[in-house]
Amino acid sequence: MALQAATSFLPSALSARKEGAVKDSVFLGVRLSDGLKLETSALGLRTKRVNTSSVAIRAQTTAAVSSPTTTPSSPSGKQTLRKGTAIITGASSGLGLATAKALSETGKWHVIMGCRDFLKASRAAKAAGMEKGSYTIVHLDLASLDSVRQFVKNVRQMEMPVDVVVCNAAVYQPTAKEPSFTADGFEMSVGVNHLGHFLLAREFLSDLTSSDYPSKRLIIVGSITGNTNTLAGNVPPKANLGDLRGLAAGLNGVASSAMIDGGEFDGAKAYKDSKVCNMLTMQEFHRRYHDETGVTFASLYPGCIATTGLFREHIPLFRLLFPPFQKYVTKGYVSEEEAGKRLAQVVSDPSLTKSGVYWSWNNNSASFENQLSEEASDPEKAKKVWELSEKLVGLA
Ligand code: NDP
Ligand code: PMR
Repeated sequence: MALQAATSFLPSALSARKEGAVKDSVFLGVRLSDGLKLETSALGLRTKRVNTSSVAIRAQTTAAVSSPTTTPSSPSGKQTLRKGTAIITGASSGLGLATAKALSETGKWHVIMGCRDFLKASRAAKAAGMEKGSYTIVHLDLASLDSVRQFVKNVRQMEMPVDVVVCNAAVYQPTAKEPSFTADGFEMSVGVNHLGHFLLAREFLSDLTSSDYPSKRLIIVGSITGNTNTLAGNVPPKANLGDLRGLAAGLNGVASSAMIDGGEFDGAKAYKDSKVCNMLTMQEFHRRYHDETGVTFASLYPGCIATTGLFREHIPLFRLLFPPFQKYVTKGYVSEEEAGKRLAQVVSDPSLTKSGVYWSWNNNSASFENQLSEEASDPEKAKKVWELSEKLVGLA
């Protein structure tokens, strides 16, 4: 039944437009308040052990001692790779947690879980069966630039190398009628998903650069819904950064619009815009720093993980029907476990070292280099987003 309902919404949603502010009655792009009227017309290696009690972090475990990049360990004298350290933001649920688990299970990674809710993260890691000692939880609230700076300091105090950074955390507020704001006064979705990560990634670039790990990587999670060259990216409201006038004015909703393009607030659009910023930022990092640092910069669309907490603010009917719709209609659905394996590949697979790539997976779960939309691959826009963002986060 759920499947039938989802199927029947499909054509109309493609022609649905945002009207008014009745966003809490929207399902799959269709306003239920319209009486479900269907329009069918359109479709550095540092080796000191950290004393966790002396730093301002709440660490789940004592960080593992780093060993040199390669250590002669086997009797045959073969070199073995030291454990890598991967930072994952928003690792308390969904994709971030599944990736942390996948990496920790290999025994080759120590995961630093950057999370805003320590207790939730701790319970989640335990429930996922992650081995004690394979991870450390460090407080991070991306809705505060001070918290981001403190997180960077705390990680550095751990004196572990930083080999991979994964910017994964996100908020999605499709039913919000009014914008909410970060501690620094930025609209929440762009503030957390883009600006918080922008500062974090810029800060950790020097640590990544000085890491002696053979393949150091900075990964910023993107999405299909920010790419208007796809069907999913054409479901209204579409991502569009416009001329960036809202971003330039600080997204504070007082002196300026809360939206990047300067338009009326729309939570779903703000999320999609933030994903465009994520994908543009990855490419700008690549252009500016790949040759100089050897760091691999990548983004990805892991598939539609329709069951995660990302949809927590959506209406119950959406949360009920979205997973079967994605499983049986679009066939874009992936489990959290599968998506975690995909992101873990981007972290560690030796065949995914190419920089500047937006990875996706086909139906057989084989990775491929995907094409970004015109806007999400526009170098001029990427440069402007970079320059405006660095002003907003205090780097310029
Ligand atoms: P979840 O809601 O399960 O995970 C999001 C994580 O971000 C949570 O751990 C959440 O913490 C954390 N987070 C939110 N706000 C903050 C903040 N202010 N500071 C620190 N952490 C924060 O969603 P997903 O796993 O689905 O999303 C993960 C990534 O995957 C996102 O970048 C999303 O855009 C992307 N993605 C998801 C898709 C999907 O279908 N689900 C598809 C394509 C991309 P807490 O647990 O405390 O709430
Ligand atoms: Mg979408 C191949 C088709 C496809 C895929 C892969 C997705 C992924 N979606 C597709 C199609 C459609 N979606 C169609 C035809 C519709 C209209 C019925 C539709 C609707 C829809 C809604 C209302 N889809 C959504 C929403 C959301 O609120 C989700 C969203 O935009 O979150 C930002 C969403 C998503 N669809 C996806 C994916 C991956 C999402 C959510 C996650 C994200 O981009 O991060």
